[in-house]
Amino acid sequence: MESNMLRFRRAGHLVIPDLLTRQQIERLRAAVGRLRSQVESTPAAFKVRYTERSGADFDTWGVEHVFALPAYQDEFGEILEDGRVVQHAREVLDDDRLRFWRAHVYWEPRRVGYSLYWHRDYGEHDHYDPEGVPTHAHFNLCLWDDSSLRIVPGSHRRPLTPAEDALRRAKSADPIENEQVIRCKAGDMLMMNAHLLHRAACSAGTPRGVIHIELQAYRESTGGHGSWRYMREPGFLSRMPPTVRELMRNAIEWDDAHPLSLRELTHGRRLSREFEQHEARERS
Ligand SMILES: O=C(O)CCC(=O)C(=O)O
Repeated sequence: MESNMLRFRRAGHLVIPDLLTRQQIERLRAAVGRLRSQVESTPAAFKVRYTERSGADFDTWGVEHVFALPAYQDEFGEILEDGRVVQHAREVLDDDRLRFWRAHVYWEPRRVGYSLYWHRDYGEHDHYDPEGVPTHAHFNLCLWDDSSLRIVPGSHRRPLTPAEDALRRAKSADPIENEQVIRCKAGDMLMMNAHLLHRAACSAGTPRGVIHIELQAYRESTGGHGSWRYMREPGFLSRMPPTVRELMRNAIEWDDAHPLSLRELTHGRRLSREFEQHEARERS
């Protein structure tokens, strides 16, 4: 039988059914609910993802950096402490030692539907590996049945076609002939290579809750640079559970040994600004 590592390389994604117990789902739903209330009452304190932002009127589809204070909820750390996510990550990334990159939470908008354009992550639109060897893995822990994500199968192993590249340049969400919807059940974990061309959409009011975690192999030479400032605040790491602490320490250690060039820093900041300003609103 094909190993998870080989399947992840070939397909660029893999669903692990029923990773979360009913009790974990309930606890995480409650944690996301608490976080969402905080974000909606003081959006300026968070890196919010919006479907609409015009003056006092806003609607959201998630929030970034949920291991940073004040977003952090103990349930987020517990899920990594549980060990199974990390074990799957070790397997698909083929390294026992991992680095943390970042973690977000996605939810459904309340009024203004969510629709994100076709893209590869990190602005790495030219990146592919013919063998599908990943530079990272994304883990989506689904708290509700979720069919928000669409991918173009095999696109992590080849250059984008001119038609795909034109869509992503135009920030378009138009259909692609062979796109595939990824269907997860509440409790499933999706593992994904974000060099797959992908987009997501979720109508207002369709329940959604995804804990999204990004990890890399310790030895990975690209990307990452996930030692965000919050991790270096005095006392922060000692507050984290041991597994998270180690993943973050690994990120810090690796980043200190591989500082970003000015070009990389500017590129990262530009991307982050672009994303912050984007309203991922469904077009009628
Ligand atoms: O909503 C999702 O599941 C995908 C989000 C996404 O593609 C991104 O944040 O780059």
